[in-house]
Amino acid sequence: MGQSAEIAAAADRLAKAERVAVLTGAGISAESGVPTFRGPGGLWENHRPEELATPQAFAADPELIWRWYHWRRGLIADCRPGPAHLALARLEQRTADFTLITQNVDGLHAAAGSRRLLEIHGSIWQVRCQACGRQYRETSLELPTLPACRQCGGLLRPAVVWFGESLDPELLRRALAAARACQVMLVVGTSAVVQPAAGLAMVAKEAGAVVIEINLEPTPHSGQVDLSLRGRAGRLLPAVVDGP
Ligand code: BJW
Ligand code: ZN
Repeated sequence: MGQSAEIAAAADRLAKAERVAVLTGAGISAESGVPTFRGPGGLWENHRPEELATPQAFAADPELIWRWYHWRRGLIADCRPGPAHLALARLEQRTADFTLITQNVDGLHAAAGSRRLLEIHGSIWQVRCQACGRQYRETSLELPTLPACRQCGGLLRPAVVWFGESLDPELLRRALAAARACQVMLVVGTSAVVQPAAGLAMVAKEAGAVVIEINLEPTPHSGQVDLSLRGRAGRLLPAVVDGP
C-alpha cells in the first residue's frame, strides 16, 4: 500500500470509530519547537534523559536538574500548538468516547483545546514541595535556580514523573481503561521505549483495537501495529483526522 492509500485507510477507520484513544509523545511537539528526548538534538549538555529524569539525580544535584527544567520551561513558554495538536482537539469534538493520553509535560495539548486529556507524566508548569507535599501551578520564568515553596519555604521540584517513580494510579487506571475500550488507537510521535506508556498501545491491540502509528522513524511498535505511517505528525495527523 502506498502512503496515500494508508492515509485513506486510517482516515476511514477513524471516521467510523465511536471510541478513540490517542497516545502522544515528544514528536508531536517537535514541530512546535520543543526538543525531543531521544534522537538528534534530543540531548542536553551531554546528559541523557535517563541520567537527569530520576529522583536520585535530583537528590544528588538539584541545581543541575533545575537548570535543565528552567531551560526547558523557557523554551516551551515560546512554543504554540501545531497542526497535529489542533487536529486532535478537532477529533475530540466529534468523537463520542475520546481519551488523549500524553507523555508530554509541555501543556500544548491543553493549549490546543484538548479537554479529555491525561497528562500521565505530569506537567512542567506544576511544582511540588519536597517538605510539605503541596502541589501548585507555577508558570514564572523568573524563579531562582533552586525555587522554594510559597507555603513553607521547602525545596520545590517539578511535578513530573521521573524514572523509577510511579505514575498517578488514577491517571494510569483511566489510561488503561481507554486503551482496553477503544476501537482505534493513534500512537503519535513516541519512541515507545518508556513503560508503562508504551505498553498501552499493545493493551489496545490485544483488546482488538486498530492501532495506527505516526512517526518519523520506525519504533518497536511498528511491526505490530495495523498501520504505521512514516512522516511528520503535523502533515499526517490532519490528513488522518480530516480525510486525505
Ligand atoms: C516525530 C517527529 C515529528 C520526532 N512527527 N514523529 C518495564 C520494562 C523495562 C523497564 C520498565 C518497565 N516498567 C517500568 C520500567 C522502568 C522505566 C522505563 O520505562 N524504562 C525504560 C527506558 C527501559 N519506567 C519508569 O520508571 C516509569 N515508572 C514506573 O513504571 O513506575 C513503576 C516501576 C518503577 C520501576 C521499575 C518498575 C516499575 C516512569 C517513566 C517516567 C518517564 N519520564 C520522562 C521524563 C518526564 C519529565 C520530563 O519531561 O522532564 O518522560 S523520560 C522521557 O521519556 C519523558 C517522555 O514522556 C518519555 C517518552 O519519550 P517520548 O515521548 O517517546 O520521546 P522520545 O524523544 O523518546 O521520542 C520522540 C519520537 O518522536 C521519536 O520516535 C521520533 O522519531 C519521533 N518524532 N519528530 C512525528 N515531527
Ligand atoms: Zn512546602
